[in-house]
Amino acid sequence: MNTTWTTEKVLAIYNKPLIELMYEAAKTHRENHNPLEVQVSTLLSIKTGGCPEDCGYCPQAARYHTDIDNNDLMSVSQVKAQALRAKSNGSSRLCMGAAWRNIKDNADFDQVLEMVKTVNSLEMEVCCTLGMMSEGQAQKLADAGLYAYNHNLDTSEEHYKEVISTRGYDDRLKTIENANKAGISVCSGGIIGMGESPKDRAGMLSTLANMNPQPKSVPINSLVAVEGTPLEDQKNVPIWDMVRMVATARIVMPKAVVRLSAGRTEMSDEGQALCFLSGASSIFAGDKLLTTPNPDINKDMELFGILGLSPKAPFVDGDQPETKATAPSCMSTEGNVKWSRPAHKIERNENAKSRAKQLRNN
Ligand code: SAM
Ligand code: DTB
Ligand code: SF4
Repeated sequence: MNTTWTTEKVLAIYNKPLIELMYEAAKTHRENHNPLEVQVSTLLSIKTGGCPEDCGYCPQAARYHTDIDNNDLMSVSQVKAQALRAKSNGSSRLCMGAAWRNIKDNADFDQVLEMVKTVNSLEMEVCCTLGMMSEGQAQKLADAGLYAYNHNLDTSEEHYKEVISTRGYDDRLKTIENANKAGISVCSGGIIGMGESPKDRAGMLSTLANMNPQPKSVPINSLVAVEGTPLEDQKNVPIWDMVRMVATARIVMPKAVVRLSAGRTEMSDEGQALCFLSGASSIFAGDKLLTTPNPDINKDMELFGILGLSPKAPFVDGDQPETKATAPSCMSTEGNVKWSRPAHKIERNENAKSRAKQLRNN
């Protein structure tokens, strides 16, 4: 029987003595994943800025005066070039983000479907984050080969209203449900450092952990406080809070990929190492997230080398440790990052369509 994760239960884990919490999370991590493999994803902002929403953290909301360059939707060939670049730098997944409130059934969506097909044909996991999505739109994306959809809860239901007024928590949950119905792997997590309490953090994790199925991927972002946004004056969260959040997510969602997401430029190598030890199993690589800076890929690969970590091959989430290959060595060069792909067969055994079929048959 599945555990019901009440906020209180999750908060008790979050508040454990840190050494105990990290130990328990590391143990859970090893029981469910190869602790030496980290999935490397690249973010690509396919449509930047001018968003009608009022998310208090977001530099892309049209109503805030931030220093970003607004861009129209990228062309398919631009996306293909960026995807190939990301792949040559060791990324197994490309996440395409658009500053949209929701997907509209128009030519831009048709263009995104083409992008999905193109990236999929490059043997990369393709993920999109395009705002709210209907069931029909989810199905079209799944048919085009979309592997995952990112749609964050961002914080607890209670704190959500303090940060965003133009949509509600239920809207977020509905889109996640639509992705699930289409058999798309769900990526959903949130941000810490927006003035929320530990109880809010536990509340968000309990909502995610109680989902059936649990999200396959859980990004934990540390707020990047961008000048011009309502949250511009928020202080950086202490690394210990990030470690607690990662470790708690790992314990309550043992099979998920826990993604150490925004905010890594402010984290020390040692702090990130504690996050990897506590169950973080993915990062966004490349010197830019969507609009804000991210560590240089060569710096990341240097840290991987020090810690004995290696980038994970695509399409193998949910594997048990014994099915994993041994870690290859990573070494950085001046241009592209060189790493040897484990010599095991990359099986794409669970594409979006067959998962959708399975779900419908259940
Ligand atoms: N518009 C779509 C949406 O809101 O779902 C997709 C893009 S949106 C930029 C994706 C996610 O990025 C947000 O849900 C939020 O969690 C994260 N994000 C945005 N701005 C951030 C910031 N300043 N710091 C940390 N995370 C941020
Ligand atoms: C997620 O949880 N974090 C990523 C990805 N999903 C789309 C986005 C982080 C954005 C940080 C702010 C920016 O660069 O604009
Ligand atoms: Fe728009 Fe997404 Fe930014 Fe909110 S987080 S303002 S919906 S781009």
